Amino acid sequence: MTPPHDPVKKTRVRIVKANLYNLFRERFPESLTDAFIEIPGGDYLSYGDLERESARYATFLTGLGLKPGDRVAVQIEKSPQALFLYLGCLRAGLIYLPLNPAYRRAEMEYYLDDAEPGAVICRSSDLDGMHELARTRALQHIYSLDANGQGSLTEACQPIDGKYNTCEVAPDDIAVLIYTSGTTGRPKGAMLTHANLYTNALALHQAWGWRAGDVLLHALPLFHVHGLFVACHCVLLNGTKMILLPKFDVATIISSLPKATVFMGVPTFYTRLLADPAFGRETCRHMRLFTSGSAPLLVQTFDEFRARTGLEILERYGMTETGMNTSNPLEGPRRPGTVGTPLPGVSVRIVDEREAEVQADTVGQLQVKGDNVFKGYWRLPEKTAEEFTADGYFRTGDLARKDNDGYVSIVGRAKDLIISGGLNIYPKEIESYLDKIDGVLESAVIGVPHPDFGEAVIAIIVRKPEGTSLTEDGVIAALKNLIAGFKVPKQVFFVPGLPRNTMGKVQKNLLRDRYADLSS
Ligand code: MLC
Ligand code: AMP
Repeated sequence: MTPPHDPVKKTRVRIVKANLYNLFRERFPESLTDAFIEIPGGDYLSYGDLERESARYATFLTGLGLKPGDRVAVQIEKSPQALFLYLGCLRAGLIYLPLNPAYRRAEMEYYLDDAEPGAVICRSSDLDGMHELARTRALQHIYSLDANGQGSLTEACQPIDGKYNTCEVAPDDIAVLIYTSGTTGRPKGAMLTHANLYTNALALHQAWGWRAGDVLLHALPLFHVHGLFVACHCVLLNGTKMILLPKFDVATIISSLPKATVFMGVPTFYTRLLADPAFGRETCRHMRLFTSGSAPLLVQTFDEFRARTGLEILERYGMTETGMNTSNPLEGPRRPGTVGTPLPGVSVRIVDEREAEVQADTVGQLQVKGDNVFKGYWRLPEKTAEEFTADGYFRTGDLARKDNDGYVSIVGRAKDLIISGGLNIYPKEIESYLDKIDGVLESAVIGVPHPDFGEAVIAIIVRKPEGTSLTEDGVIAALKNLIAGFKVPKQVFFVPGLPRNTMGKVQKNLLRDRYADLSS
């Protein structure tokens, strides 16, 4: 139970009827001319710009006839305007659906069919393709927004004045739909409510001690939980500034860190920074907090980082369906190899196959309960029900143990998932594309340790008798046409047969052992 003095709980009760945007709005700085986003080069956009631009987007989208609960699919590059569009959707009660710009046509078709958005915002270069996809779908409204803030959406919004009455929503109204795959290989939309998001934002803001003058250096993409919610929501609740970089780039990070106090990254960010001798104590002289998540941070990386900078990375753990669940402490010991203790308002338990809680230091399945946990999978009530226990815990599919002090370590995954550079890849999805390539009899996709991405995707293929001309390059080229580049296997191996158990199931553990030493 949440203790009565918990400030997160108190604030939650007070804002229970509010739109997430209103929670941010309450925390804006007194002067709306204060900077919200600094862009490389030193220019900045203020909180007033945020208020005005989000109002324009909200007015325009509702003017198209979109109603609260309608989806707005957004597949664009990172920019300040992308963030304003997200906030505009919140203000209008529209469901924001962010999509990785790397997704290809077949992937986009799936999302459009499943989510049935009322509008799509894409890059100008994708307009023609999107109009083509719209021809066979009930999709009327397609606009563009590019990395430089220009596009048909910007033009259409220009004449609109910057005032909008943020709409009232219920706490469990859906704010965002983010696709994630689970074990079935087909992406499912995780429905995140206004209450899910504000509960988690308040918990993180408090746990990480956000304070006046904090500046976040933002290098994550804006289409996932980490870059959009964990990072931006903390800044919005703090009413301070972030430096928004278009993407992660070591040299830019090193030159920008002296202007920042907080940085958030996936482990790949840290291994890449450590690989540059220019990164060290001097670079980090104003930094008070580095956090890591989305994938396991190696103890070796934690140790090297401390030796180089004198600072300890704070590792936390979360997922799309739940937001953040645990965190190492701001004050007190940060234990490498652990993801810390549950955040305020989050219950975490580790259970055995019979769903009985296990003893300390025993590995089991990690389950989570709290107001941060999502509403369910979009239009999949049965799948949603399967993923929750009778007493309301969500089955994360992660394997973990908890020590006597309550620190959780993620030790593996029950779900068949590869995390490469912080991006999730579902082997089944890749196998389904591989199996359609001419000459492929069957395939197995696994993750192997990789020095840069943590894990890398590789494919093991059995050719058909007539498929002997099939090559590694041929397979990779075929896949690049079909799916996002980060999902394409880095290497392909051809074998006469796949190892199977007596039930006929491919023994991926044997394959993982056999190919574990590929480290390039
Ligand atoms: C890019 N590529 C990848 C990749 N990212 N391959 C495998 N894994 C990845 N993560 C490939 C591209 O397809 C391309 O291949 C080549 O690398 C160069 O592309 P790039 O875009 O220039 O790459 P780079 O900028 O180096 O990107 C790497 C990265 C990026 C690590 C900086 O992937 C990244 O920002 N990752 C963070 C993802 C993230 O935010 N995850 C949070 C999810 S939320 P080719 O062959 O086409 O040249 C979540 C919940 C939680 O998990 O707990 O936070
Ligand atoms: P996603 O579906 O993209 O939200 O990814 C969530 C998954 O990422 C979790 O279920 C974990 O498997 C993994 N994950 C996130 N943070 C960590 C972490 N700090 N350590 C280990 N795994 C993590």
